[in-house]
This record gives sequence, C-alpha cells and structure tokens, in this order.
Amino acid sequence: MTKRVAIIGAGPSGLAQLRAFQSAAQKGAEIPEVVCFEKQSDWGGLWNYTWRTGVDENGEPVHCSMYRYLWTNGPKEGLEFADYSFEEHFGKQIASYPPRAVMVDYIEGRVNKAGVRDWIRFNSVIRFVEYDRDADDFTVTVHDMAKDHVYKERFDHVIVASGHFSSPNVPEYPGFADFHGRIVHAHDFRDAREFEGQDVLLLGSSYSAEDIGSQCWKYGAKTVTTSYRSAPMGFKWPDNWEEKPALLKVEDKTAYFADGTSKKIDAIILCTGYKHYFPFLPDDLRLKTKNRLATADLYKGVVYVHNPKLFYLGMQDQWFTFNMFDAQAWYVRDIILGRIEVPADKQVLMADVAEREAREEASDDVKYAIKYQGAYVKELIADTDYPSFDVDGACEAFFEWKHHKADDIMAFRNHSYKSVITGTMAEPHHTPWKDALDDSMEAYLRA
Ligand code: FAD
Ligand code: NA7
Repeated sequence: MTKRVAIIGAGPSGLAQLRAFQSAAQKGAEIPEVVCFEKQSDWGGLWNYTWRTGVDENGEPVHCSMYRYLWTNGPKEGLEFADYSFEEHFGKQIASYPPRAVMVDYIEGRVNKAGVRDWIRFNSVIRFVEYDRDADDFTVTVHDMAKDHVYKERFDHVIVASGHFSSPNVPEYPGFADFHGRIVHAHDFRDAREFEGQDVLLLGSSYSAEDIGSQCWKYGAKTVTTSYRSAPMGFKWPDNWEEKPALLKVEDKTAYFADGTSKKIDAIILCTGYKHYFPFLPDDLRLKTKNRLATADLYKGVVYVHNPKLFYLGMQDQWFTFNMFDAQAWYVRDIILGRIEVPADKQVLMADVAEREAREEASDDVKYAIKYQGAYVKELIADTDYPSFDVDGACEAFFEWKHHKADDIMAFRNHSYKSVITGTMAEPHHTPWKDALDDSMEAYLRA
C-alpha cells in the first residue's frame, strides 16, 4: 500500500488514530504510511501541562488550557479505553476522578505499549494544507521548529486532530480596559493559589466556570461569584459562593449585574468557552461549527462532506471523550483501508448531518444528550473491530455523576463507579477531594 496519511495533533484523538492503525498492522493488515505532526515537544494534547501562557518556546500559541490541581471533571469509567483498562495500566483498580498527572500516565501507557512514538514528528507546526484537485491529494506545509525549516509533503488523506478547546472566546465588557485587577481567560488560568484571599468573579456557567471556581474555592479564595448569560448552574454552592445573572459593566473594582446588584471584586476569570480555530486550513477545507454534539458538515461526525478525503476527530462537544475518539479513529482507519465505504453522493452525506442535527435538537434534556452521544459511539464501533464495551453502562456512570454533583458539588469526586471494561468497582479515594491539596500521582495512588 503506497498511500500516505497525515494526522495533525498528537493529543488523545491523534493518538487514538495512531493506535487504530497500529492495531490493524498488528493483526496483519497492510497499512498506509502514517505521519503525525505535533507542534508541542511531547504528546498528550491538552493533558500535556505547561506553566507557560501566551506563546510557547517557539513563539507559537500555547495549546494547553489545563491548570494545576485539575482532576477529571467526569468519572474515568466514562472514558476508559476499551483496549487498555486502568487496571491493566496501574496493575490495580484506582479511584474514579484521577488528577491530570495520573491521566497523562494512562494516556501514555497505551501508546508506549503500541510503540507508535516514532510515527510522530514533534515540534512540527502545520502551517497550511491545500487540496490538489488534479492529483486528488493534499500538500501539507510543515514548520520544523527544532531545525527552523519549512517544507512541504503530499498526502492522500489528512486527519485533523488539533482539538477545539485551545483558542479562547474572549468577550469584552464595559469597564474592562480600566479595571484595576487581573482579567484572565480560563485558557491562561494556571494556579488557583494566585487568587487566595481574593474576591473572584467568573463569567460563564459551564464546566470551566464550575471547575475553576471550585479550584479557587478549594485553594482559599475569599469569595467566588459566577455570572451566567443564559441560565445559572444551580448547584448548592458553599456559603462564600454566589451566582449572579449577566454582567453589565465593571467600574473601579465593582461589578454590576443585570438584576441591579453589584459586588466588589479583585479579579475576573473569563470562563467563556473556546472557538473551533484552524488557521492552517483554507476555506474549502475548514470546518465551521458550533460546539455541539452534531457538528456541522461531518458525515458520521468525522468525514468532511465537502471533501471526503479529509477527516476531523474529536470536534464534538464532549460527554464521551477518549472512547469516542477511539470509535472515530477506528472508523476513519477503516474508511482509509477500504473496509468501510463512504457514499459518493454528497446529498447523502449532508442528509446524515441534517438527521444528526435534528435528533440532537429534539430535546434539551441532559440524559437525552448523554444517551445521544452514547448511541453515536455504539453506531461507530458496531462497524469496526474496536472492542465492544457496555456503552449503556458508561451512560449510567454519567447519570450517577450528575446526581452526585446535584447532591454536593464539592464532594462529587469522592464517589466511585464500576468499570465497564473490567467490571470492577473503583476504590474510594483515601482523601476527600476538598482536602486533597497535593494532586501528584504519588499522592493519588497511595493506598
Ligand atoms: P487536544 O487535546 O486539544 O490535542 C490537540 C493536539 O493538536 C495538541 O497536542 C496540539 O499541540 C496539536 N496541534 C494543534 N494545532 C497544531 C498544528 N497547527 N500543528 C501541529 N499540531 C497541532 N476530557 C475528559 O475526558 N475529562 C476531563 O476531565 C477533561 N477536562 C478538561 C479540562 C479542560 C480545561 C479542557 C480544556 C478540556 C478537558 N477535557 C476533558 C476535554 C478534552 O477536550 C479531551 O480530554 C482531549 O484532550 C481532546 O483531545 P484532542 O486530541 O481532540 O485535542
Ligand atoms: P463551554 O462549555 O463552551 O461554555 C462556555 C460558557 O461561556 C457558557 O456558559 C456560555 O454561556 C458562556 N459565554 C460564552 N460567551 C459569553 C459571553 N460573551 N458572556 C458571558 N458568558 C459567555 O466552555 P467551557 O470552557 O466551560 O468548557 C469547555 C471544555 O473545557 C469542557 O469540555 C470541559 O471538559 C472543560 P451560554 O450558556 O452560551 O449563554
């Protein structure tokens, strides 16, 4: 087979794609030449933590949006690799909400075992991708930062796995330019201890606002105020945390809200989400979508309808993560290997997208959304040899997680769930989350 495949990004999605091809080769299949380009010096994507903000050592935008003390925000039982369990990696069952360092170790474990690191060119920024209609292939322009050398190579397929929680959505409100305090987006938030003793305002009412607010609370902020644009998060917050409606303006160190109230604040953290941002793609190849479960223009959630030789991984809003990326990677692999056929008629591809959008829009219910994405994972794995697993069981873990958050938002991480891969129950963690200030792997794995 002489085909060449480019993968952009070595985060969980790109690594899933490498593992998918490697597993086919291991079973005796002939696979194309696979080259993964990663702009960072190591793999792991967002999970590869850096203290840096703004630009990296090469002057490129820092990819990392993760922060110190980050523990998974959903149970690990919802994301476990079906071909590589937590028990296989750690030699025992571990608690359900591992800190970032533990997750990195797990992510690396599978790809180290697969031996695919050599397929990745690190410090390699994709600058541009062009499609050549006559040759029916792509020319990829790469900047090798280590050698400071820009070069081009041709590929039959391109798989975009560059993530979509890295380019921040940064709104401006009246008074920001004159505010006497720190204003920072969640993307650049690193250490909650910075806000110890402060009155902190967070804009947004989704995962970042909830978790960064919780971090600030845990590490000693004086008060936490979250401001919602559409709807409050509505958890039973600690006494020094309150939810306010939309921010109108700030003046000096006072924030004014839509309900006529105001509050003195020291710092503002914008937890206002991210943009799908692909500066290396021209108009005819660039995905333009909202952060939703049924992404625009992707047949089966992965094949770009305007050029079916181009694929995107992990572009959905995410309940399921690692196992969904796996499902997508195995599916894309099988299209490239000619095991799965993509309909030639573009109308059929677009009808598939429209059907997914309509089904997503049929309900606002959270359980519905979780089941919707679970059904998507099942749909894809049914067509490949990715090990089938109890997706409904993973949905149940998510439902329980939701209940635990509603019961006590500062204690949901103390709960345990059953692995849908090995069937074993997670150990309860030795220390309640709010008291566990050391998030190192050694501290977490201590018996
Ligand atoms: P990413 O992890 O973003 O990786 C993309 C890779 O592409 C990066 O390595 C990047 O350097 C590379 N890249 C980008 N542009 C280029 C370029 N031009 N050239 C070369 N390489 C490039 N998920 C969970 O399951 N549990 C959690 O607890 C959780 N917490 C999260 C917390 C935060 C703050 C955020 C932002 C996300 C969280 N997520 C969590 C979701 C996260 O999206 C996934 O876990 C996962 O990291 C997505 O993998 P990915 O490979 O699609 O993208
Ligand atoms: P999300 O889930 O996209 O949420 C973004 C939030 O920001 C959401 O509450 C938005 O309100 C709010 N938002 C967006 N623009 C504005 C403006 N202009 N003003 C006020 N509020 C605004 O992003 P997150 O960062 O929370 O989560 C992303 C991932 O990171 C997630 O997968 C986690 O695992 C970690 P809306 O509801 O649209 O009115």
